[in-house]
Amino acid sequence: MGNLTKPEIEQLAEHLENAELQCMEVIKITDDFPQMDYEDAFDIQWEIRRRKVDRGTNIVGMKMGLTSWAKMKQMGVEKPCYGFLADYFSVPDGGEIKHEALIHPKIEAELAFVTNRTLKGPGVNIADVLRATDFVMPAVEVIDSRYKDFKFDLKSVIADNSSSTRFFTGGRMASAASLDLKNIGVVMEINGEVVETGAGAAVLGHPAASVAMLANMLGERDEELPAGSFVMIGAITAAVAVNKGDSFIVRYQDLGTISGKFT
Ligand code: OOG
Ligand code: MG
Repeated sequence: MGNLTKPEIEQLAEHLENAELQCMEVIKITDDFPQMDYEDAFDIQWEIRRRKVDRGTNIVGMKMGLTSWAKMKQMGVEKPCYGFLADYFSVPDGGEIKHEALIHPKIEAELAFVTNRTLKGPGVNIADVLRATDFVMPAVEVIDSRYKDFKFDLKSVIADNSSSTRFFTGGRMASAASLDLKNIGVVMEINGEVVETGAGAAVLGHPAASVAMLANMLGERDEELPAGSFVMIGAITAAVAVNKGDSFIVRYQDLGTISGKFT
C-alpha cells in the first residue's frame, strides 16, 4: 500500500545512496520512519536504482539475500529479500578491493544463474528456472550494510539495496543439468584457513528456488527477470567479516574457485 509520501521516498533514497557512495554508516531508517511498510522499502530501493541509471550506471544483475537459514539466523531476519547489481560492483576473479572504500565488508559464498528466457511471476517454479537457465557459475558477494554495526530489520535492509556493494565472478560455468545443485559443496577459506562450509540446498532447499522466488517477488511489482539476467541466489553459509590484508578463496565442487584480496 505504501505509507510514505513520494518526497519521503526520494529523501530516504538519497540518504541511503549517499551513505553508500561516501562510505558512511547511518542508523536504520525505520527508527525515524516506523510507519514505513514493505512497499515503501522496495520503492526506496527502486528509487536508488533510478538515481544510478539516471547517472549512466548500468544494472548488470540481481541478487537474492537472506535465502539460507545460516544467513537468516545470523541477521535475525526470517524472510528473503532482493537487490540490484550495478556495473561498478563487479570485480573479476583474483581481483582486489580497497578495504577503506567500504564500511565493514563481509564476504558470502554464492552461486549465480544466467538465464536465457524471460521469467515473470507469479507462479514461477524450480522447473521453469531450470528450463530458463543458460548456465550456472560461482560468485562471491561482498556485502556492506550502510547501517551501523550491520544492525537492521527487513524493511531497512530492503531499502538499502539488501547491503549490496561488490561481487566477484569466476570459476567455471556449467549447465544446470550437469550439476547436482542441491549437493554442490562450497568451502570458504580466509588466509588459508577454512572458515565456512556448506551445500547448495542450504538456499531455500534448492538453489533454483531462489531464482524462482526472485521472479515471483518482481512479479508483485509487475517487473520481470529478462533473458540474459545474472542472478545471485544468496549466501549458502553465514557471511564472514574481512579485514584489510585478508585474502580469500572459495572452492566450489565441480565449478572451480574464486579468490580475491582486501588491500
Ligand atoms: C543482507 C543481504 C544478505 C545474502 O546473500 O544473504 C545477502 C545482509 O545480510 O546484510 O546478500
Ligand atoms: Mg548475498
